[in-house]
Amino acid sequence: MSRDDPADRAAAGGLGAVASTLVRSARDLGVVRSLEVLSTVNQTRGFDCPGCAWPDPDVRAATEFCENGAKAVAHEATPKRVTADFFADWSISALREQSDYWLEQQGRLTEPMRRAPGSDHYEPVSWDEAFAGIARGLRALDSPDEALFYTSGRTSNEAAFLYQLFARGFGTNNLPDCSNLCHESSGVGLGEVIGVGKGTVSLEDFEIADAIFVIGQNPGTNHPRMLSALQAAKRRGARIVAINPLRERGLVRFAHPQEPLSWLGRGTEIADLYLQVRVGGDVALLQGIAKAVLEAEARRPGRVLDHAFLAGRTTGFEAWRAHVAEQGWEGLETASGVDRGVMRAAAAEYVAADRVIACWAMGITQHRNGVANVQEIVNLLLLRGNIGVPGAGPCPVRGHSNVQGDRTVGITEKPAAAFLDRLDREFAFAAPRDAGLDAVGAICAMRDGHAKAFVGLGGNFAVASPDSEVTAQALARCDLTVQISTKLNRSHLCCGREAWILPCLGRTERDVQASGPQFVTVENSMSVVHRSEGRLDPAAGSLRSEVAIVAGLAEAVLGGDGPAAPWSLFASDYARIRDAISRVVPGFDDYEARVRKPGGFVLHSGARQRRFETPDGRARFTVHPLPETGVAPGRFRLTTIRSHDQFNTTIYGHDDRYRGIAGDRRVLLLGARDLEEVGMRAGDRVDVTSHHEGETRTLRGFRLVEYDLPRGCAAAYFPEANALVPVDSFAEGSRTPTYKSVEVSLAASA
Ligand SMILES: Nc1nc2c(c(=O)[nH]1)N[C@H]1C(S)=C(S)[C@@H](COP(=O)(O)OP(=O)(O)OC[C@H]3O[C@@H](n4cnc5c(=O)[nH]c(N)nc54)[C@H](O)[C@@H]3O)O[C@H]1N2
Ligand SMILES: Nc1nc2c(c(=O)[nH]1)N[C@H]1C(S)=C(S)[C@@H](COP(=O)(O)OP(=O)(O)OC[C@H]3O[C@@H](n4cnc5c(=O)[nH]c(N)nc54)[C@H](O)[C@@H]3O)O[C@H]1N2
Ligand SMILES: [Mo]
Repeated sequence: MSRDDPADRAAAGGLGAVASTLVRSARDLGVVRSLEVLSTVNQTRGFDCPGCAWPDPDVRAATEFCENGAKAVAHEATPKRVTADFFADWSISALREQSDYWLEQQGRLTEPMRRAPGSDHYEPVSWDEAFAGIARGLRALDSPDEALFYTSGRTSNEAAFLYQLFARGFGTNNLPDCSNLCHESSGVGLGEVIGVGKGTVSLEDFEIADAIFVIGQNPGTNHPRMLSALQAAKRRGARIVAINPLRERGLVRFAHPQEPLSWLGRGTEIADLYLQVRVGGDVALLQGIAKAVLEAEARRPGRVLDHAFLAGRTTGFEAWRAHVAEQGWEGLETASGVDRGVMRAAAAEYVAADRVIACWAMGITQHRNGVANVQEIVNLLLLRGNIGVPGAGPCPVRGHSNVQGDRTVGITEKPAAAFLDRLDREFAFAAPRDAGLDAVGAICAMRDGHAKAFVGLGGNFAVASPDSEVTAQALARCDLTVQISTKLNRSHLCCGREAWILPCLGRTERDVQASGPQFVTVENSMSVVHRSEGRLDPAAGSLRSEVAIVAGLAEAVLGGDGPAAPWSLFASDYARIRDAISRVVPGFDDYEARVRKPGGFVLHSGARQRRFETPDGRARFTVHPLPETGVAPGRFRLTTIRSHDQFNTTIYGHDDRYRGIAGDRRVLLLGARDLEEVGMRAGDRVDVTSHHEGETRTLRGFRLVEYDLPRGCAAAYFPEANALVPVDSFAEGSRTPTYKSVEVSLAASA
């Protein structure tokens, strides 16, 4: 637990959030336009906020937007344009010298562009030329498995469904996606133990939970609307336990941006208990808490654990209990960095609560033992039957606004046989059965020359991926790279021999096709599928929707081969795509009618009713070894985090308001005592070297910042630190890169 820190007395949210939202959007858009734009976010007939995957409350206030969402929306609605003239002025090598921040600030892409082999410039082409040229490139490959089809999680269900059909029609399951870099450990971990790779709670559960554990997640910055739910929970007396190596302002104190009176005060205290776990120490911490729960049961036999649930609905409890009982407190304390007294206090909170929700995000998934982290959370929940009942359950909080939906409709490199069978039947073809490449596999395949074409449906693969240098070179080795994007980013500059940019409409924009105005559908973190309809004028008349682009590519590449899919009819009327989805994807019956209802519909999952779709129909306890959180003397365990002024690789500005860091993103956060021990001071510049299986990677000139962190731990920003993360360091079972756990050493910069 941490001492009283004066910075903690300032609340997250509040006037700062409102001011920042208004100033930024007025600066980017002008006052009238910004009010028009902000008023359409997350309305029942507006567009789904591209900011994150947190669900919308049923009754939407006129201002159900947050600072995060407002930034994302204002960024997309910028009046600036990247035109053919821009690319005539700027060579690719000159653009490469610019920062990621600068690239994205240039505005919206407007025309399809081609970089011819050997050229240092992109040149404008027509859409037909682009589709035909890409078709030539893809058909020239020796095998369909030399192509990679990446998806970032903003893509709608409709575009994603067509995209996976296109890739499989082409002949490959190489469908890496941003989920591989993100919540894959949650999907794998939950799938194995509760039979579904998703959370089981809904927003209503937050209204009745007695305790909420927020683990490895920074909602103040990344899911600001979740803070409203936490604040409401607090006000009705729920308890909040935060588990995080960094003391995050948004978890300490919060003032609701839509409650002007609260901006003036100190805001609502959020966390009742703050456990500053060591980076990577969560399994040890959770086992410590569980051990204390078992001790409580020993003191009050039959009164603490939910014996009926354990006996009737779970398996593996005894083996797990024996393992936890064997763990000594000292080992748990060393690995977690948290005192037993504090672990016992967390256990007391857990036991005192009838209904407990556990939320988590990247602090849990992006470790070598990310899957174990997720499953240890489930172990704790199972002890007292905290799953499949109102007010309780696991809640992985997703990042990209439709990352969960993309998976649901088939974006995965490891499709289930039953899904492929239905796809074959619907489209009268034979989808490939061999598993494809995930994100890490894709990088390695390009690096080693096994994959030669990369198509990106959104995202910024070059920058989001681990091992920045390796990934950039891997992309550059390709014969063909294609990026379907709204904004310029580094992935457009890591070109294959021939490279294409296909500019698309954003989520906020009106999408009119031959049959009239279209809407798309998305699924949020709580499995609610609902519609999203852009209202703003498109950034340029030449833009096409993602659906139209994917359909155009599929038609050009496949010709009459492969799936019997009416590509152009799909593109002219998205209801036809939903009709196909309703027959291929379970749970989508009557899709069109159900999604047209206000608020949409909730996808069924057995685990929500305690029907676990595991082989024996029971939820499984799993046993995990304590993590190795120690590092060699003089070294630190580095975690990479988001600042308050970015959306993934999109950098909005250089300040991190809640952490009090301004003007610089190339920083390394270290605790006061560690700074002392290495004999350096805040403000000094250091070279940071990562160590992995005898290999090293170095980034130079990071500024040291003193921050409240456990001993031996360090933090730096994503994506500035990505070059330190080795591509072959990933989670067991899910292959998520270990972005949150890199062993580093420091040296004073020359
Ligand atoms: N504004 C904004 N919103 C976003 C995004 C964005 O970039 N900007 N990104 C979106 C996406 S794709 C995602 S996935 C989510 C990400 O949302 P988060 O997961 O909240 O994002 P991160 O900054 O990666 O940080 C996770 C938190 O984990 C903590 N942490 C680090 N290491 C450990 C550890 O070993 N154990 C524990 N317990 N905690 C640890 C960090 O201190 C940090 O508070 O947000 C989504 N929303
Ligand atoms: N070190 C480190 N690395 C990480 C992480 C970390 O915590 N630490 N987190 C990982 C996580 S959780 C994720 S999800 C990934 C994110 O990886 P990605 O999803 O690949 O990256 P983004 O930065 O979200 O993508 C931004 C680009 O998307 C394009 N774009 C924006 N909106 C749209 C749209 O509507 N349509 C289309 N077609 N394009 C659009 C724009 O061109 C913009 O430049 O990064 C991962 N990388
Ligand atoms: Mo993510």
